[in-house]
Amino acid sequence: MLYDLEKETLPREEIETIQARRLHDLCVRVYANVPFYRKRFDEIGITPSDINSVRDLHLLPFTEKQDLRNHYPYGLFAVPRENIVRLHASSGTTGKATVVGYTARDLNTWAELVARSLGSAGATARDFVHVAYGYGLFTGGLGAHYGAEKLGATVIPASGGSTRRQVVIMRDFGATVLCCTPSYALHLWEAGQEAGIDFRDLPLRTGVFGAEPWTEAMRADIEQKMGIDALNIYGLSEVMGPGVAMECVEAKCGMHIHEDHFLPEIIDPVTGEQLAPGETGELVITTLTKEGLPLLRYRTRDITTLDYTPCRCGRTHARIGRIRGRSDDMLIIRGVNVFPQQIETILLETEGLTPYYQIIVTRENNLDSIEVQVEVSESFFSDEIRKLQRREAGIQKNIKEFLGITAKVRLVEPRSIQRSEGKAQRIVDKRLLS
Ligand code: DLL
Repeated sequence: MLYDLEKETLPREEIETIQARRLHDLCVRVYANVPFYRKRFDEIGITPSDINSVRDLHLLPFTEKQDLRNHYPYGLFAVPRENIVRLHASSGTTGKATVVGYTARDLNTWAELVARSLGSAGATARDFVHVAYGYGLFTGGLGAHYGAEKLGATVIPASGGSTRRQVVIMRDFGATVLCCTPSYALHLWEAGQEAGIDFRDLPLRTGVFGAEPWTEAMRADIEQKMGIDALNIYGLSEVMGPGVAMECVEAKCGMHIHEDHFLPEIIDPVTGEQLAPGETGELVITTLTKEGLPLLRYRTRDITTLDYTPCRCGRTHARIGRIRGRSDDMLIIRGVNVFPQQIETILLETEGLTPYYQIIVTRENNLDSIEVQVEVSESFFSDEIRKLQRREAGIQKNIKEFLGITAKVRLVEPRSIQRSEGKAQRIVDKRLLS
């Protein structure tokens, strides 16, 4: 469903014309209003008048999470404080939180883009949208909420927590669209099983899942268990929140990034060089219309691809591929680069395993080792020990074969790995503690 037919199907030349104009205006704004950017421009020796086309983008400096931290809390805001009407923050595992601010116009744009995103999931004003992303400083809950309202849908603002009760509400209120993290969707499904509520019997049709990495295997698992279309939504608080990019239900093949508002690039995370379309690298986003906290070439640290080929849904905006991991949380195990998603894929291809797992990384005598703990399904757990051990050895062999690392694999009891209500904690890196 196209929420905004005209904008979502703009011809490429028109997209680029809009981008060029907005990029130039953005440079004028940040040069005038953000001392941090003015200093960067001056250091490099450029002025806003040098930036007149998308091809000039590479001349601009990058912005990193650390820059936001260095100017905590409001130092990179580009409008007077009284024009900021909302704050959000991302907790961050290390260091200070990152604080983001929105003007009234920013909030309106955000709601529009989430409405557009929900539209590409096939949602309309007739839907009941159950929002189980956390409400609060995290952008997930309120972001999805106002977008669903903008679409004209009926919003059920459940937030995270009280999982069993949520399932009952979903059933009683007739939720047709579920917004939450993919791991929480599975947690809800599991709570439903315990309460005798089968998701396949509910009117639920679509899931709008994001905020954490997940895999195609996990999509297949969720779709089969819940009887829905499970779609991928991408975003980050620094750039806006949820709804920066969203898959379409028609093709389910990459997330359309709203190019009239965000200018994407893929770079080599080591050299910072721009890569060609289709190449895998780090996603960098320039916010074209944001007023409160505009960002030039923000390094997301998310590893993905950009695809400009036409999509069969008719939308013309480029698609970013599934996020393969982060350039900064990539695990390096004895010199081998490993993304947790690669391990997840192997686990989910193994019969009898559930998607609940944890990767524990330790270091002894300067040598890294990892242990993968994964829950087995109820029926499997009743098997004899020897069978379980054989299974562990089999998974270990697959990890060795496909990823080239030796991992200890431990099958654990059903329901023994802690459930999350937001983003799942999949990596316990004990190396950081020592
Ligand atoms: O997670 C915003 C959001 C809320 C997106 C709800 C989608 C749905 P942050 O807390 O700032 O914002 O975290 C942003 O989460 O850089 C990615 O690493 C990761 N992430 C977000 N969406 C996806 C996704 C929100 N679909 C960080 N797939 C990003 C993989 C994702 N990773």
